[in-house]
This record gives sequence, C-alpha cells and structure tokens, in this order.
Amino acid sequence: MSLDFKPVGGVLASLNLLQIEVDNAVMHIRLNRPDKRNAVNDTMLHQLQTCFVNMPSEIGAAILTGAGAHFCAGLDLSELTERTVAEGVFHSRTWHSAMDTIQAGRVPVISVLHGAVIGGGMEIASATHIRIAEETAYYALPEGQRGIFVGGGGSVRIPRLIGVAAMTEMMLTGAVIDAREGKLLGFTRYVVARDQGFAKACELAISIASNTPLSNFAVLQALPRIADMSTQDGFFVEALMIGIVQGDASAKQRVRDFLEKRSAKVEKSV
Ligand code: 1HE
Repeated sequence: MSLDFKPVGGVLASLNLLQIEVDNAVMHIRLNRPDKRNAVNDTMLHQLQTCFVNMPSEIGAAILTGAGAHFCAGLDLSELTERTVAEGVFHSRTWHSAMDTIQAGRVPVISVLHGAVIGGGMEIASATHIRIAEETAYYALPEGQRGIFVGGGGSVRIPRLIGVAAMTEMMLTGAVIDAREGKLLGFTRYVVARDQGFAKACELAISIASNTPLSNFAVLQALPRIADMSTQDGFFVEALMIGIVQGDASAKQRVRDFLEKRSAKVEKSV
C-alpha cells in the first residue's frame, strides 16, 4: 500500500517525527523523538494531523505508541516561551484540531502507554479510543507547576475518563499516578506487563478492523455526540443510527451468519 500523505497546511516535507508501519488493515504510528522523550513540538503535531487526515481507506484500525522509554513528555516546552497571548490561544486551537482528527477520524485508535505520559501526552492518549498501559506507565499534569494550563483538549476529555475531582487534584498538586491507579481511575482499560502493550494492541486492532466500517463509524461518531445530547435527542439519534447501520448488506450477512451457526458465539475470555 502506498502511503501518500499530503501535508496539512503546507507545512510538512515528510513525517520524520513519526514512524509509520502498516500490517494489513492495521497502521502502527510511533511518536519518534525519543531523545526529547517524544515531547510534541509543532512539527510533530502537524505530522500527527497529516497522518490521520490521510488515513488510507484500506486501514481499519490504528495503534499509537512512543519510541524509547516514554510514551510522551507532553508539549515541547522549548517552543512555549516566546508565544504571545494570541499565539497561545491559536496554538491550543491547533492542538484541538489535531486531536480531533484522531478522535473523530475514520479509524479506531488504540494507544499503548509506557513510561511518562505527561501533560499533552495524556491529552493525546485521551483522544484515542482505547488505552492500554504497560506497568511502567505513569501520568502527570504538571501544567500547574509550569504556570500554564492544559491546551490540547485535556480539560474536556480527561475529566470524562477520570472525573473532574481527580484531574483537579492532579493539576493542583502535580501528583504522579501510576499505571494501576490510572486504570482504577478509568484512564486506561488495561494494564499489561512491560513490553506487552503492542501485542495486546495488535490483538484488539485486528479484531476491531474486522468489524463492519459502518458499525465502527457509528461507535466513533455517534457515541460521543450522543453523550453530549439531551436524553430524548440521544434516543432519537440512536434510533436513526441503528436503522442506518443494520440496513447495510454486511450487517445483514453477519446476522444471517450467526443465525445459521456460521459465526462465533459471545464467550467470556479466560
Ligand atoms: C523536553 C520535554 C518537554 C523532556 N519539552 N523538552 N511536560 C513536562 O513538564 C514534562 C517535562 N519532562 C520531564 O519531566 C522529563 O523529561 C521526563 C520525566 C519526561 C523524562 O525524564 P528523563 O530523565 O528520562 O529525560 P530528561 O533528561 O529530563 O530529558 C531528555 C531531553 O528531553 C532533555 O533535553 P536535552 O537537550 O537536555 O537532552 C529535555 O529537556 C527534553 N525534554 N521533556 C521540551 N516537555 C497542549 S498543552 C500541553 C501542556 C503540557 O504538556 S505541560 C507538560 C510538559
């Protein structure tokens, strides 16, 4: 498959801060700036956005990881000092746009978190759809200590995962949360042993990529919108969504496959 990425905003010549590999229907995107602990500078942010905007139609799921000992040390603080107030506002909006291409893109994204998952690193992870932590992962929001605030959508997404109270405490105190506590708080779905995150992500990604595209579309696009709606609006959109999804030929085939004993039962994993 050729990965013909078009630059977003004409900024990029290449995606050198990402390492991208494709295995059948799964794309693996690795933040690749380990010497700076994958701190996200403007170039990396644009490259992430470019990658998700140009997701080839053959891809059905993506895995996001970080190179080196850490997932991501957050915003590249070296780019922050010279910004004016207006530039700060617009910079945050650039992050919002990039994170949106991940969360509201076409493919489900699984992040594998290890080592530091700090500030903007938590914001990137919270824009993905499933988070897997390796036991080395730890989380912090040191924005309070740095005299800044979250700017990559974290104030919206992170409280929906761990609650406003936990995020408030993390931001006020700089508390560092380990992988197990992160799971207890609801930030990740899984905690796995060191170096086991990618294998787990592959297992999930292969399964997710085999869902019908319209069903994955409904999960990614309708669920978060319904969560923002009134109860009655939510029921209404849900009814429209199931009507559309179940009307697709691939859905009808899958239901027939089950009824005619050609597809697997629901079984709990051991
Ligand atoms: C960086 C950054 C960075 C590392 N921006 N350069 N994020 C933070 O406040 C986290 C800051 N980073 C750290 O606390 C530590 O670097 C780590 C715990 C992540 C890793 O420690 P360590 O000992 O493995 O590495 P190091 O020696 O601290 O860093 C290696 C290099 O990466 C070093 O550069 P060098 O040129 O001296 O080798 C560091 O300066 C550089 N580096 N992290 C810039 N973040 C959308 S708004 C989001 C707001 C935020 O994300 S605030 C949180 C920012």
